[in-house]
Amino acid sequence: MLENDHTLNDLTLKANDGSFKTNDRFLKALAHQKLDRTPIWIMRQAGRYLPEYRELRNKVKDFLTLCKTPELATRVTLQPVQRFPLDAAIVFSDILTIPDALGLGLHFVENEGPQFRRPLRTAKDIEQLPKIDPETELRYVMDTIRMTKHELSTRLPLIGFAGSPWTLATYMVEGKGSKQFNEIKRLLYCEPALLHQLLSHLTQATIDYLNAQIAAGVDALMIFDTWGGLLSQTHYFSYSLNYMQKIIQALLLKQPHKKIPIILFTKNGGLHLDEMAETGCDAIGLDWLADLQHARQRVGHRVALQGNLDPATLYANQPTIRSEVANVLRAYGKGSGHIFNLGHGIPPDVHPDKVGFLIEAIHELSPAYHSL
Ligand code: 1CP
Repeated sequence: MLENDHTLNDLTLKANDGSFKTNDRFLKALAHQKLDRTPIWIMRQAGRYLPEYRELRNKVKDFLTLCKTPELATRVTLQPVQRFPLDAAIVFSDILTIPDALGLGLHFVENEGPQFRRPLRTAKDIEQLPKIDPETELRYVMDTIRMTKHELSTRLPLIGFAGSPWTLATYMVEGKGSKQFNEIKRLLYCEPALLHQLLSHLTQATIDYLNAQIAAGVDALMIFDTWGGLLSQTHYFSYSLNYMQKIIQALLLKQPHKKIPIILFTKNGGLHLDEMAETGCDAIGLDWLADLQHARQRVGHRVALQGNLDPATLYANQPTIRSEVANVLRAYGKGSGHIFNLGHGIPPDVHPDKVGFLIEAIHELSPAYHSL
């Protein structure tokens, strides 16, 4: 028998009083082990759609203050798993912590997203990027992980993460989010060696950062390659996947027994599933453009799959959400190796009750796909 979701959902239970159960469905699905039902967590599960998040966020200066105050980041990490019976928590932070630690002057402009005061503009800017020590400049992330692990104990696994070097580079070169990505594309076509130098620097920083997250206690890692899908096939391999593979290989070298599973997510990466599965990752995250059945056929038993409900489904009524959940479960089919998630982050204007209903639908419909 696996645990009862009500006790799991109650984080007020003391971890050391013996009364909690371990929920390892997420880790078991990553390892293709047998399960009673499909596990679920949601990208951006801690965020603006939750009133308790908005309340805490309104009490502090800005989003970065939340990230950089471990007590608060821990509280925000726990908010969605206290409200809903989710199967994993994800550290509340951002992929742009590395560029911030590299001195680019990250700030968040209300309703406009991230911006850098000192974006990379010249070769010298790239050549002079410092080496970072994650336990110094990024200590607040490690402290959040240590605190969250202390709270969660083994009740739920904790996911750590980083952005892919290519995705970090897009923000660092553009100076903010973009629609056209002209600056990074200009660098790619005009000064490819310089771009490779930047990506190599970010790769080393990310390896150190993720190794520090492992040492601090995360149970799994995810690499977010939000903008890899902007690249042509050959450019994707040389400018994005190649560096993610280097990260995965370096992490594996440090722990040859492969204890910490790694999920690779390239948004719009459905064309590259074979190559992604060969990187040594344990799972591939899929956006909603990908066909889950086809993806499973392509990757076989090499990796698990995570996804891939269209986030906009959560605007729909309950019968529609239920039938879309049924479609995703049917597309993956029988057996372990599937982690339910949205195909990208949850929109901030979704009503939280929709998330509760989504999870109920998975609890109700997914056991038919498992035999335990
Ligand atoms: O309160 C607010 O207004 C801030 C909104 C917000 C939140 C809640 C931002 C700003 N970041 C986050 C948290 C966050 N970001 C998490 C937390 C864990 C979780 O619950 O999932 C994670 C994993 C991220 C990762 C992230 N940040 C990515 C990769 C994933 C993705 O969504 O593609 C990216 C691209 C960012 C940059 C970023 N940070 C914030 C925003 C609004 C953005 C996107 C900007 C853009 O669209 O270009």
